Amino acid sequence: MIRLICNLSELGAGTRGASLGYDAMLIASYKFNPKFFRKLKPEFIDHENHKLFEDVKTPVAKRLDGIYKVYMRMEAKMKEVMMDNDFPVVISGDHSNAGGTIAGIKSAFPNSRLGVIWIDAHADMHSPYTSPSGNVHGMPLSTALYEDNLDCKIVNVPAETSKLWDALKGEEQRLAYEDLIFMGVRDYEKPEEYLLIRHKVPNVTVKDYRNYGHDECIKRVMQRMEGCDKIYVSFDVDSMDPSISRGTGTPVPGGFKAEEVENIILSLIEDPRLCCFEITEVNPVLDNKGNAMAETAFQILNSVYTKLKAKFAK
Ligand SMILES: [Mn+2]
Repeated sequence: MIRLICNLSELGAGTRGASLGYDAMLIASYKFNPKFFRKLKPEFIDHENHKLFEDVKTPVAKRLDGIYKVYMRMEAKMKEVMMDNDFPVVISGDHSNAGGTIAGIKSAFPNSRLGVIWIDAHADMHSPYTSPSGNVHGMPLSTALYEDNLDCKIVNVPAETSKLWDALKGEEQRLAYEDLIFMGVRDYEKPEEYLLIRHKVPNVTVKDYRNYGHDECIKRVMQRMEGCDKIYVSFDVDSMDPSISRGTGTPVPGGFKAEEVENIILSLIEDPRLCCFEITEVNPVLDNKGNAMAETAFQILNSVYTKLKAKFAK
């Protein structure tokens, strides 16, 4: 059974509004498929967004205490869904939540080798030791990779913050560099570039996609996933071009067209090892074109659901 998990935490973002992404997609569903959320009833993770009214206690990794709580809840929920042999489709507020998703997959399948396909404008590989902003939505992959990146340290991290950060990383590495691939990444800082080069993490760029074509790029991604037992696809809507809409926390020019990213995702989810799909960072407050980002995101979600349903019916 496909289940819809909504994790509306937006504590990791630098601008406000990503917690409204779900509601904006709900509004979009009236236009494109009013039955969608009737068939797929959302299960909500309790969030800590009230902490946005409080002072920031951990500026180098903002609101990390709240993020840690949400992270643990997400981990438990993912584990529950997967132990029930159900398939989670996740709508999430900001991308920091994906760290909890990965933690949950790993606790359900501790002995499986997990592959991650990260479709994003950003590499999300900062740590509190390297982040210039302290926004945790730039750090989720580092929690999974068990990465502090002290070689590139530019920030002094207070003991209390590093303790929470270590708790997020958990006991051991959940994701190996060799099982990670990026698509659409085009904006990263020096410390992230250092990791990308050092660990040779491939990135299928928008230009690659247009130069080499769809099939070749999907083949490249799947070659990277060759040794993996499970595959998780994390789709940050900022991987798409801001000409569609600026309704996301950190838009970057030069992204995928909606049709391109939809075709990519529809091909990736055919793989029988797929264990979770997540869509994140829809922010209607920042939308300069009405509800265009949520409408685009909803249509992709709708196609993904239709395809997954057909796949599981077989
Ligand atoms: Mn992201």
